[in-house]
Amino acid sequence: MVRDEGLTLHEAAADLGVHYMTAYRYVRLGQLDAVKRAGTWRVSRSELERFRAAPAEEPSESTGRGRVDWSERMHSRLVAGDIGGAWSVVESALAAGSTPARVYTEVISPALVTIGDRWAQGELDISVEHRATGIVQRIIGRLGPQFVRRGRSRGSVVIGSPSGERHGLVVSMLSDLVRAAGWEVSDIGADSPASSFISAMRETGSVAVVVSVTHADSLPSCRDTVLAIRGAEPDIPVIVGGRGITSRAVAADVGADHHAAGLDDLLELLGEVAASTRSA
Ligand code: B12
Repeated sequence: MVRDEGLTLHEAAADLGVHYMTAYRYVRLGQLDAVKRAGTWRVSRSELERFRAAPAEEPSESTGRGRVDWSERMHSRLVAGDIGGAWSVVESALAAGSTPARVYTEVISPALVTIGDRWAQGELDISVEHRATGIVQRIIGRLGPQFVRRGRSRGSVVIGSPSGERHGLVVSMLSDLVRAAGWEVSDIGADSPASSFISAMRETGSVAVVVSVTHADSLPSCRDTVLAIRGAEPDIPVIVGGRGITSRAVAADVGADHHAAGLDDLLELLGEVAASTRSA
């Protein structure tokens, strides 16, 4: 079988009848899928046909042809290792009326889930996932400050993942989302020993601890962490959540006080904790 080397971006632009810079913008916005080979962007013939059938849309969230799929665009830029393009997708989504929170939950997270699924099916090499992780870390670094809310804090919470749990992107995103709701967050990141949870709680006078578990193999370590926190600070509620905590029963099994099934659930629980702290 002859490998489809595709066209250079110059050839693709000529084929589409647009200026090179226009074609380049399509790529950077994730509208036209291209990969870089030996320093040159290349577009496959099948992608060119797909694009021709449904050309680029203006950067508004909703158009006559339906919603722009920002997460698909992000997925394409992450897989291509295109850091500038990935940031352009963020900027375009924000310009089209999205919020930083929705960029996390509706653009970046689904793109990562697709990358994970494609990796699990053997379609993507692990290096692609690692490279995507690096890009997302930088995006979170740039977006993060936008989540800090001015005014009186609702209280402090510690958020982290137990020893052995390396899925830290989710901890960073969750921390920002909780910050946006007015909480002071001590984000101790992934793979944190129980002693770090305890020191951070004590140092910040936290009213709750949130433990995020993504991989089921981290459940024993989560249980050890919860037990250690409970031993050190019996009155501080421990909330667990994440992809690895699949039910209330699993949360109870690791000894947690609460299971947060999602962000809204977590914010509601934290609100209850704040109210009970005030009335105590
Ligand atoms: C990036 C990634 C990695 C990176 C992590 C880098 C980093 N710094 O985070 C690296 C390469 C280190 C990695 C390693 C591994 N990974 Co990995 N990884 C992923 C990937 C692609 C993205 C993770 C992510 O950030 N997702 C985005 C987040 C935001 O989505 P989310 O997890 O659904 O989180 C949402 C909610 O759960 C919620 N949430 C999360 N925590 C909490 C907590 C509370 C309290 C609340 C309320 C909500 C909440 O917030 C999010 C809102 O959208 C996922 C794919 C996927 N489906 O997520 C695989 C995935 C999680 N990994 C997987 C696997 C198998 C592994 C490895 C075992 C691979 C290996 N053989 O080494 C190791 C395990 C490492 C370890 N010990 O922890 C599997 C897990 C399968 C399973 N059965 O649990 C997945 C699902 C891939 C797949 N489809 O198979 N991984």
